[in-house]
Amino acid sequence: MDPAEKKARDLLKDLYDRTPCMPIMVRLAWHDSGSYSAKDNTGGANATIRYSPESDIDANKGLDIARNLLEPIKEQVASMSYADLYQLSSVAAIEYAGGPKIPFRLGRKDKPKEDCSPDGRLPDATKRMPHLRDIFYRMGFNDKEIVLLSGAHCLGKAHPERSGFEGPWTTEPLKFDNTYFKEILKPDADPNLLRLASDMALLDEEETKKLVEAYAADQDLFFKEYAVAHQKLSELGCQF
Ligand code: TBV
Repeated sequence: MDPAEKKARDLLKDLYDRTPCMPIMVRLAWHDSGSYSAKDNTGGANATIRYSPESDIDANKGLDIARNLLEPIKEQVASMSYADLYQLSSVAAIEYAGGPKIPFRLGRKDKPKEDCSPDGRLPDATKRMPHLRDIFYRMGFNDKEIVLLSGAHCLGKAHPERSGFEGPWTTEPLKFDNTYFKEILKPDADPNLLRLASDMALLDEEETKKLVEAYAADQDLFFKEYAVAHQKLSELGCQF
């Protein structure tokens, strides 16, 4: 393993031991890479999320917290790009939280402020399957990958001051597992847990609902397929 990657992984582990910030790191990495458009090959995991105007869009509210937590680590692995560090922090967070080991390689390039992605590239939590398809197909994903990546909502919670929504999706939001799928399949929602329209959208159609059921029933299958989809997400718009 590259010495900088090893060092960053050690420092991230120390950070997660001290501060349970694994979920927001997964969100930071997703919002950086999820700006990708396969139509014109713009956006992607290029760290433009740290510049205005991209840093200021509503969908990215609160992510300065994640970036600030990573700054002391970046100083100690100066040779690593921000884009690599953001994606590594997410992959390491998922592993730390008990999730699958996600294949990772270094080599993402940081792009300048001028290459900031426009607003509107990330999904809207109030919309359903047709919208999710528009957004995820633009990144080059299919229906199965939409279901798999949504499983990342097993981690973390929504914050009223960031998104206007409130609460975790599962009862153990610092654990990466398949309970997100189990919760959305329950006919009666747990009143303490969050269900967004976009979460329930996965049950709108027979094909995606079957996948939710399969991942709820088989965590090993979820982990195996999630790792592949997440690696793809972490490399959008990048050449190695
Ligand atoms: C947080 C949005 C990873 N996602 C999160 C919030 C909201 C959404 C709360 C932010 C806050 O208030 O702090 C509102 N959920 C959505 C949207 C849709 C949805 C827009 C539309 C379909 N999410 C995600 C992927 C991944 C995540 C692909 C990672 C692979 N998101 C994520 C985490 C957290 C949020 C880990 O999007 C918790 C952060 C596929 C924290 O605890 O700070 C679900 C999908 O369904 C859209």
